[in-house]
Formats: sequence, C-alpha cells, structure tokens
Amino acid sequence: MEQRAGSFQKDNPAVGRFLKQRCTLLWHCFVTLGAAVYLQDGPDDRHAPGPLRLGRPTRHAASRLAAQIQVQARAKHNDGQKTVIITGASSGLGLATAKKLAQTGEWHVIMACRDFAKAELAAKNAGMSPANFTIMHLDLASMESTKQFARAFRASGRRLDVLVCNAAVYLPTAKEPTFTADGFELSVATNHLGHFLLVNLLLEDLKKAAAPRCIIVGSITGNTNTVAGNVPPKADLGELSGLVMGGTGQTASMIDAKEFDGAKAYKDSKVCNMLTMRELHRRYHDETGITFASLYPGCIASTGLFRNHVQLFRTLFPPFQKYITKGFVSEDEAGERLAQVVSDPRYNKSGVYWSWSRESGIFENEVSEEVSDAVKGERLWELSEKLVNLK
Ligand code: LMG
Ligand code: NDP
Ligand code: PMR
Repeated sequence: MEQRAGSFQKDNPAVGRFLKQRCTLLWHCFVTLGAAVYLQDGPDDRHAPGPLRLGRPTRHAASRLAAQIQVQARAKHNDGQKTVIITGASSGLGLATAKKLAQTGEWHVIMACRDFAKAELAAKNAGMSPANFTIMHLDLASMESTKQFARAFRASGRRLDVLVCNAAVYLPTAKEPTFTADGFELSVATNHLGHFLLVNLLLEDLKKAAAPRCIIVGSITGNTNTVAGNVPPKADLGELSGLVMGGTGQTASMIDAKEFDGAKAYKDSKVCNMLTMRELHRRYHDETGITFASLYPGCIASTGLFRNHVQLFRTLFPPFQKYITKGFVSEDEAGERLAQVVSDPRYNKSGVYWSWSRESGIFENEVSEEVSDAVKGERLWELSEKLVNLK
C-alpha cells in the first residue's frame, strides 16, 4: 500500500507535493493548538535542558571598489577602538548589533555586506557615526568575494578583535534549488560555507588580538531537542552525502543528498554553523585563546529573514511568536543580546551556545544530539575544507 502510494506520488509529482503540503499544514495546525496550551507560561527555551553556480554577476563591483578605497582611506584608525567584523550588518540582527556596538564608541564596526548602498543607508538611518563604522563589500555566496574581503581587511592594517558570522538567507518557498557560481546550493553556501571560509581566512588575524572572539549565529530551529526544532521539515545532515558529492564535482541540492527543501536547507545550515563553532573550539581554543561561541538570539519575527515566505506566514508569524510561544524579541533587544556576547567580559567562555530566558536572562543552553556529535563535526569540517579549497 505504502509502495503504491509512493509510486503514485512519483508518477504525479504535483499531487505528491500537494499532499505533502497539506500534511505539513495539518501538522502545523495540530502542533500550534498543542503548543498554545503547552506554552502558555513561557517560551520553549525555558524547557530546554539547559554542489552546490549562481552565475550571479558581481552586482556591486563599483561598490566594492568604493568600499576598498574607503577602507584604505580609514586605515589611520583610532587605536583605542576594538574592531568587530559583522557579516550581514545591513539589516535585522546584524544591523541592530552594529548599532549597539558603534554607539559605545569603544568599537569600530566593519559592516561586511553584499549591498553597499543598502548598508550605507541602514547605517545612516540607525544614526551611526562614521567614526565608528566602515562598510566593506562581502558576498558570502561567492568564494572569490570572500577571499577578496579577507585580503582587503588585512590590507587595511586593522587589528581584528571579534568576528561575527551573522548573515543568512532563508528560502522556504523555493521549489528548485539555486546554485552559486561555485556550484553550491545558495543557503548552505551563504550561511555555512561562506562563513566557514571566512573564519578560516581570518583566524590568523584573530590570533593577534588580546581577547579575540568568534561568534557564529545559530538557531533553535536547528536544535531538535526543542519544540521549534521539531516543526517539519526537521534539520538532519544525515551522512553528509551531499557534501561528499560536492567534492566530486557533482551537484547536490541538500547536505543529505535528498530532495531539495528550502526550509530544511536553512535549518541544516544552522546545524552546520553550530557544529563549526564547536569544532573551532575543539581545534583552536587551547592553542589560540580565541573564544568561540554560538547563540540563539530569540525569535526576531520581524526581520528580512522571512522576506521570501508566503504573505500569510509573514502576517501571522509575529503575533504567533508574541502571544503564543512568547519567544518573540525585537531587533533592538536581539541586538543587545548579541552585543553582550561580543563585548561583555563575563561571557568569554568558549564552546558555548548562549540563549536567553525572560525570567533569568542569559544562560548556557544545551544543543541537540546532532549538534553535539563531535564525529559529525569533524567530518563536516573536513568536507567543508575540501569544498572551499582550503585543503
Ligand atoms: C511552509 O509551510 C513549510 O513550513 C516549509 O517547510 C516549506 O515547505 C514551505 O512553501 C513551502 O511551506 C507553509 C505554511 C506555513 O503556510 C501555509 O501553508 C499557509 C497557510 C498557513 C495557515 C496557518 C494557519 C494555522 C492555523 C492554526 C490555528 C491555530 C489557532 C490557534 C489560536 C490560539 C488562540 C489562543 O505555515 C504557517 O504559516 C503556519 C504558521 C505558523 C503561525 C500560525 C499561527 C497562527 C496562529 C494565529 C496567530 C494569531 C495570533 C493572535 C494572537 C492574539 C492573542 C491575543
Ligand atoms: P535579515 O534578513 O534581516 O539579515 C540577514 C543579513 O544577511 C542581511 O544583511 C543580508 O543582506 C545578509 N546576507 C544575505 N546573503 C548574503 C550574502 N550572500 N553575503 C553577505 N550578506 C548576506 O535576517 P536576520 O537578522 O533575522 O538574520 C540574522 C541571523 O540571525 C541569521 O544568521 C539567522 O539565521 C539568525 N537567526 C534569526 C532568527 C530570527 O528569528 N530572525 C532566529 C534565529 C537565528 P541584504 O540586506 O543585502 O539582504
Ligand atoms: Mg517556529 C514553541 C516555540 C517556538 C519557537 C521559539 C519558534 C521559533 N517556533 C516555535 C513553535 C512553532 N513554530 C510551532 C508550534 C509551529 C507550528 C505552527 C511553528 C511553525 C514555524 C514555521 C512554519 N516556525 C517557524 C516557521 C518558519 O518558517 C520559521 C523557520 O523555521 O525558519 C527556518 C520558524 C521559526 N520558529 C522559531 C524561529 C526562531 C523561527 C525562525 C527560524 C530561524 O531563524 O531559525
């Protein structure tokens, strides 16, 4: 019977998709009602125990040049300021964090962004003083751009105190995968591989700082030990077969080499982010003194991350998070949280996944079984190294 249903769906992919979507929807309704009852007294964090070719032309070649010229012009920087690079600082969490840190005057924020003009306008609207930030071009979906960014940063002569890997894309409604120029699926390329390459290229720079930190933004939806992490499709890297295929020059749209699912690709990329942080800690913390950490900043339901979701979702999601799960945080509050992890001397513990509860504030959270799988972390590291040509 099951087999017949399987082959029927195979022969009729549209019907299969329709059935799958209806089932997902029914599941959402069922879980929402359950969660509404279960979560009446707080967000689910309280219960937590604790080949991918885009062929995209370099849209911003002129901006990049401008950015580099700007960096060189600002090379005579204020030595009293610490430097933090924040990827994806043109909106949402990245922008809010950049604003918080810049306004202290103690930090010079490198806003590493793919859209120079957007970042410039965002910084202006946020009231950031030009003395406290520099915009540099970085397109994480391109290995060439990432390498160029690292070179340009080094050429600026700045010390690097903290690197924040924050940028991400979420493509839940995509029916087909988009491939980057390097041949990787877009969300894994941007969220994981781009950052993986960037961290590796900037490790030498980080090592030179007095109290360096490297923060990689994770998420609750990548951790299947939570209610949010159990909303289908669930994160699951499987045997990493898609990455193995990538290394052989073939194209796989998912890390587990299964059928493309944009929402899962995002959640998988978040698992990779958290596994990478833990592997960085294991490999380099003792030797370099760098603090590696990840975090779930809360559900910032109003950011641009959801720009590609269906309109109904975008309308219902913020009130759902505010009134039902109570996991909602504003961009400003989430920015405060990330700024804390970047700069507060109390939170310099390495290898940690930070979360916040309304009642008791910041705490060290536990990650899922998959995220704590050190063997998988090491394997992911080795495969990623090959894919981004570091090995
Ligand atoms: C996505 O789903 C998949 O997640 C993704 O994996 C990918 O496959 C993608 O397109 C591909 O699809 C799509 C799905 C998202 O969207 C739809 O299918 C559109 C229809 C959504 C309809 C949701 C209706 C849910 C109804 C639940 C009713 C429960 C009411 C409880 C009320 C309790 C009151 C105390 O799925 C969603 O959009 C689900 C979104 C989750 C948020 C929905 C929550 C609705 C709750 C209503 C919020 C109202 C809040 C008011 C609060 C007032 C309190 C005073
Ligand atoms: P936004 O969409 O507001 O911010 C994402 C940023 O990433 C934007 O600045 C975007 O640039 C940038 N970006 C996207 N692609 C690239 C690329 N190829 N190269 C460089 N930059 C790029 O989303 P959020 O602020 O919500 O997301 C920030 C982080 O927080 C992500 O890591 C996300 O996974 C995480 N997170 C978010 C949660 C939420 O509820 N919102 C919950 C948990 C984690 P552009 O402006 O040009 O589009
Ligand atoms: Mg989720 C129980 C608490 C909780 C929390 C804290 C989140 C966070 N979500 C929770 C529950 C639920 N969500 C429930 C019960 C449902 C079924 C209705 C649900 C649904 C849902 C959808 C369809 N949630 C989502 C989506 C998305 O498309 C978002 C996503 O998965 O993006 C990858 C999302 C999120 N929920 C969250 C958070 C933080 C997100 C944004 C994801 C992220 O950045 O990781």
